[in-house]
Amino acid sequence: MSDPRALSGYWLRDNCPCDECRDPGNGQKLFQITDLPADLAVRESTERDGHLAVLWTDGHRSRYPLTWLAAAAPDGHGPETAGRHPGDHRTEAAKRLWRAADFAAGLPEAHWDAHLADPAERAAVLRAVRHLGFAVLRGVPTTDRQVLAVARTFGHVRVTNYGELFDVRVEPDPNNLAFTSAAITPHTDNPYRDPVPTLQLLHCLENAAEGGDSGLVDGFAAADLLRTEAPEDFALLTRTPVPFAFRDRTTELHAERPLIETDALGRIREIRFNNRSIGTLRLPAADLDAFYAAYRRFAAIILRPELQLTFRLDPGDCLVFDNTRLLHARTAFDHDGHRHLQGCYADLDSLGSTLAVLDRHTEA
Ligand code: AKG
Repeated sequence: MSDPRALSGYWLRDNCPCDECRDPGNGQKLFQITDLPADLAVRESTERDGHLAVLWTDGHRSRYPLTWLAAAAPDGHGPETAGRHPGDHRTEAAKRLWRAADFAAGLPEAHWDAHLADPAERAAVLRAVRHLGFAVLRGVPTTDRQVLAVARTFGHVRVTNYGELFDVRVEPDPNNLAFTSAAITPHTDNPYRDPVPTLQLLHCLENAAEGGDSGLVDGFAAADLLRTEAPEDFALLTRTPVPFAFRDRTTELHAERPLIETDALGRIREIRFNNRSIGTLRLPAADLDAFYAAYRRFAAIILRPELQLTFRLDPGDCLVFDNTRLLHARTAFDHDGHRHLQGCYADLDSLGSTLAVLDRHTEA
């Protein structure tokens, strides 16, 4: 173990695991950062029995397991090190970016029965959603509202103005083009919501129509291409707030966010892209010209054939995907044909929690 004096004193003390510093039942911290003295320093330290014992200048004693220090210390070799912070599973650093050809051998998928019965299979599905952005469950019973049961295998349903779920089928008076037989180009859902639903599920109950194939595009891969090919356009799209809106008889939603959102370290973290609900930008003309040039370039990349993963959802298939990363689409279908999907929203934090708990059992 390296000399604790080489570590930040406040960092080390803030992580003291003793019962005085943390509730022994739930592990939550019991002190405020301002409770620590201004001149805090290590008075003595010794390494014994797999622990680092520290006596602080204010008389407090701490004991840190060396295994914990090796994994967590900023100069250690654990998973939280190296300035990469993959602990935030939402950014490009924790993803495998893809092109359509990467799935020539098949989609990430599992059978519903195995997903329910086998925790390892369920973890593999959730891991695919986290790393690749999507997975398909096959053989999900084609019963009304079953999509909610799928969401509840890993999280909580996000209720919106569309209700707990929405029916994607041809409606007589549609409040959304999704509820017609028109082609829908690649988009993320509900960019007019803040926070946006981070997961979407689409469960196919019926698909006997001519057309109506599904499409996915990896928005992180598209943004990565934009960054390589036109860095200034990429930067512009990360710093231009774009208004999105949805309005019908009972609802009016507005959100203003960039098309490409990056985290504090500049890594791609969220894509919002929806030509149906983008509003009117109010900027000086020169800024608008620059924005539209960048927006058009990004849109053209998204539409590149090599990025379009096209497949057909059959009855019993349920597509689960990351709505902050993947754009989804469908081809037009025969208006008189029978096509009916049920969709709902959920969130990545619960999916991550379910996966972490499943992994705990695998590791045990
Ligand atoms: C949506 O529900 O957001 C859609 O884009 C519909 C997708 C589909 O019909 O396959």
